[in-house]
Amino acid sequence: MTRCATVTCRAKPCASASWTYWCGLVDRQVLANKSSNMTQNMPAPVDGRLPHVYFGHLAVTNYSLCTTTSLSMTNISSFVAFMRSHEKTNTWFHTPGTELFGKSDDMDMCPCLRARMAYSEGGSLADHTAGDRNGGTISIDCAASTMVGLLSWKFHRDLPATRVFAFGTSKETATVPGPTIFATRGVPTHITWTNHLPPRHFLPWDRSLATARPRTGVPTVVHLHGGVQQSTSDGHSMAWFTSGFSSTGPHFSSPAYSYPNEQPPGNLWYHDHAMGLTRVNILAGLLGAYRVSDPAAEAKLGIPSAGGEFDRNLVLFDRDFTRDGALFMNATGNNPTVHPQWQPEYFGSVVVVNGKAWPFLRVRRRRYRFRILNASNARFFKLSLSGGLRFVHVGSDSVYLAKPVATDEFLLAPSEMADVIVDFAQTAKTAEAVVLRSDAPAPYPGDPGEKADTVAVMKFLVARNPEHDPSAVPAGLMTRYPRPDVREAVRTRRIAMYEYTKKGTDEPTHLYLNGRAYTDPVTETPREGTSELWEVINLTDDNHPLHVHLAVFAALEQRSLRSVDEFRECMRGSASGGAGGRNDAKACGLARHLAGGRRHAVPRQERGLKNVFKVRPSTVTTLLVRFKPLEEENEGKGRSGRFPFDVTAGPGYVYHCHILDHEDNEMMRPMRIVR
Ligand SMILES: [Cu+2]
Repeated sequence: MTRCATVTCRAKPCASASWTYWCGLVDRQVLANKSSNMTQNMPAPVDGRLPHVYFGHLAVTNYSLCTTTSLSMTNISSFVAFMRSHEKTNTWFHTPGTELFGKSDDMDMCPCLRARMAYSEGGSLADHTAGDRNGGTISIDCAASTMVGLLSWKFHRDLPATRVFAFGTSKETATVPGPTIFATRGVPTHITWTNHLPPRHFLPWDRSLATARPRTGVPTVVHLHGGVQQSTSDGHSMAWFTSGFSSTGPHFSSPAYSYPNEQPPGNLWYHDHAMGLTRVNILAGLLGAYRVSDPAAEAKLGIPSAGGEFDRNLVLFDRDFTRDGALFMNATGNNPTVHPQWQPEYFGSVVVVNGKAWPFLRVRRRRYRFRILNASNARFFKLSLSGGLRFVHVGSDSVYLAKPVATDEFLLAPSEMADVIVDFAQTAKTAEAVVLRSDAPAPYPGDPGEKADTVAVMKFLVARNPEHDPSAVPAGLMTRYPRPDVREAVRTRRIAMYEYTKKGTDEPTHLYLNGRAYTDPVTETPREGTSELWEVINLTDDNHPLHVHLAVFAALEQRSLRSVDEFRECMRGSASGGAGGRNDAKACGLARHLAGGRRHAVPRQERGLKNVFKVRPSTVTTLLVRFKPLEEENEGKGRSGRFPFDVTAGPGYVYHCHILDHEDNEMMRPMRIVR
């Protein structure tokens, strides 16, 4: 038996606390945190497995041993039961007898910015700048809100307002998520991003990571995910700046960004990308949706496409809250002696849609289009609808599919986007509500065969009366995009994913791509106008959503490795601690390990062009990555695969895992495009 912890509380000693199984672990954590209670401490692994509570399903906070006079816990289940009974986080949401949506919010239309350019339902450009190819100019602030005043955000109407970081054109109009930006294809948007964040972060940032190091203030920089823009406007993680530009990162040049929007219509999003603190800045609220529209082309499809009541963005993320409605993030790292605060994944037990916890939306008995973004740090959503309703996918990430694809459920990793049609006329005549729900394990995919609890996402209250629906889903969508052709690849690159743990524990310390730190010299230098095959080798137990800036790609194949332990061992070589390693897939017999490996079908709705792809553990995933603009066939003649800007200028681009907690701990690498 381990030595019992001496735990003292502020008010009185916990004399009768009896820690048997747990005491040694508590001891270590308490010492690490130098805390007088168990505030934000989580148990260490037991028998090599992390208890359920670790992943935030219970999300214990402000947890004091003094809340009870006698504790005797000999096993994990009683510990969990104790945690549960004294849980203070999310208490309001989990009050027994509270019907999930019984007191939730009616979801408003999201605020939007139309970049001085609007268009009519019929598809023709309208507004005072019609025909003006100089586009619109927006100045967007990221501001910190406080507990009082106009800047605070209520994640639920019955919870107090709380502190967030938010985007808006002014303090008064800042929202979480930020306003949806409507851009028009070929009409550039100019956005000046300004930073009004406070001197200190309110979430655990963890300066022990390779992170931005300002003299003072909270760094931020904005990346337009899915956007095709020069790297000076791409939000390079080292182009960060603090309030008043008092500190700037080494790649900072200007806060005035230009987005050409010379790309096919689709769904994008903008979010913080500051080095080493993206996970806390996005968790605090620095994100928003962005659309590129092609009114003439989209009007032909017959599906809602101009925004408005029947064409909605749904921005999903998971969060935990304290009793007073504040955002909660565990502040003790899993390896506190290495990284005092960093945790390998953030999971919250409350689902927030468009800034409201478990909201409802009143819908009419007809088709709706939902552009669904998973803006979580690490949570995967496996989405389905009650009442036998299906999703008809029309787009995936930033690109339309060639043909609609119907599914009963689908998996959405962090930063993936699904563009779906839902027809509420197909639900039973007597049905009054449809629930959007998810049942993906967290972390994903979890243990083999793990079955996750179903969690609610939001609820649709369906109008009683049927109505005429002028929309239709066409047989074909954007059929003129080039089909992926493996013969166009000019070379093959291998990208191996590694996770490193602290000796003697199963706890991650950091994650690398190809055994290299983020700041190591650039190794990926694709040539403009070409395509490359990327064989992404996942040597970890997690599914990592890989995102490549600037490019779109097609997932061609995903195949399991055989004898993966042996292969991993060889790839790591002697450098088990991290940097370096052998990282030579050919020498380690990649072909032999792939021979006869199970092939995993790419889901039909993901067979188009994407910018995020879910790389399964112990597989090799082959992507055909395009380093040239996407254009319809017969268009873009004479440009010979050139981007409409100097793609070699500026600090360059990056590719990374889009689990934000991984990205912040070096699962990211630089990329330079050459000519
Ligand atoms: Cu990852």
